[in-house]
Amino acid sequence: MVRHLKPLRVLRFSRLRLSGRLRLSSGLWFSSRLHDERVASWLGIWLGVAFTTAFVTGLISHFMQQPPGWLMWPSRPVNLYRVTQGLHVIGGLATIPLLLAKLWTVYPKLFQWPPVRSVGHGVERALVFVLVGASLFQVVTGVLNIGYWYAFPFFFTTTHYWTSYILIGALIIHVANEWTKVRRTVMRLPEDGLNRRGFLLTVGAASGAVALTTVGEAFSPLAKLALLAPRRPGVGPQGVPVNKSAYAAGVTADPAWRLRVTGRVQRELSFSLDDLRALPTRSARLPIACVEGWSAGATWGGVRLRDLLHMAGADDNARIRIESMERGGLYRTSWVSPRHWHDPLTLLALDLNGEPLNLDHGFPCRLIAPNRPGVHQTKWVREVVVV
Ligand SMILES: Nc1nc2c(c(=O)[nH]1)N[C@H]1C(S)=C(S)[C@@H](COP(=O)(O)O)O[C@H]1N2
Ligand SMILES: [Mo]
Repeated sequence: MVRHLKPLRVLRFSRLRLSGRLRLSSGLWFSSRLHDERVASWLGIWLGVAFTTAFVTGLISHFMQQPPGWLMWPSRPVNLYRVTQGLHVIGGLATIPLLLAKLWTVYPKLFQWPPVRSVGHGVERALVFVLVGASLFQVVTGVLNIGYWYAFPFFFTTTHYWTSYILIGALIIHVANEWTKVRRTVMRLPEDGLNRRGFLLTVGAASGAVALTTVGEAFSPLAKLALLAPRRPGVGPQGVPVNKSAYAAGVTADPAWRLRVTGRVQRELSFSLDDLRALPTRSARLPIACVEGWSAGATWGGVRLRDLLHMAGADDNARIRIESMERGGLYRTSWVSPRHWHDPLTLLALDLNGEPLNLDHGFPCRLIAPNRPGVHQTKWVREVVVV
């Protein structure tokens, strides 16, 4: 039996004209009046700010990890990378509700008729598709990366990096195209009684909730709230999170371990753990700040890298390669620039929070330096090579 066919809630046909509302030339209407230029404009402004922040902090992270020759990255402030990368990841996550709300607000435009009015209009629409695609791609791959879920067949860092240029390029053109419209809609007071503010506040609150339940991964006082963060300060051996355990890295404690200083030096050096402990040791309060956004401050004790390099007679401008006992893996070596190894806070740490390093934290010896991405704080160090 055929009952009354209910009209679709989403699509409604009407000839009414209401100002501001997204309207399709075919006369197709969308029932929620929040598919609205004003809402779209505000969400667009917020998203523009969020994506620009993510782009800038992302570039900082990229160039800190792969500095071009001319770039001397500073070793201070100690917490700089912790802040920029926290902003990148936590800000990026908080963008998700904005992005979803924006897509929902403007999706009726997908059904625009005719789909293309002119060459210019066609190009404009194509650009919007690029923008939407790149945005979704960045957010999705970023989230998967934090979860170590490499569901994609490409290397995350490289793809995420290059896609960001496509995204920011498309964003700049989009802003240029929409600027006058956005100005017009945002500056003019609305005439209708539509409750946009409620909708925008809800979206803003959702964003804030994501940020608040993640920021604890970088800001210890809020650690209890970090429901969305896979790693948190305070959780892990010696109160510091571990990304890669000794077991996962295939590293076991080696009783015959020695630390060697080699390469372009006046004299090669070799130390047992006791030898190192007999040298003047320092203590420093420094964070581990992972590219995934989590970070944890800790007190490290150990020997200054610069003391060892001076003992070996290394050139002041030398670059240093730190080698781990770990055999494979992307992070078994790292580079230390002159500016970083001259910093008195750059240590080959033996102690963490007052105890000898746990094997998972790099026992017997790990590098810890100020303002440096976690991936460069090499664990299980066995050799310091002067280049
Ligand atoms: N040898 C080695 N050192 C390493 C890693 C690694 O995989 N191998 N991981 C790095 C990463 S990604 C981070 S964030 C820091 C801190 O990680 P942890 O908590 O596992 O010590 O150590 C770094 N040092
Ligand atoms: Mo990391």
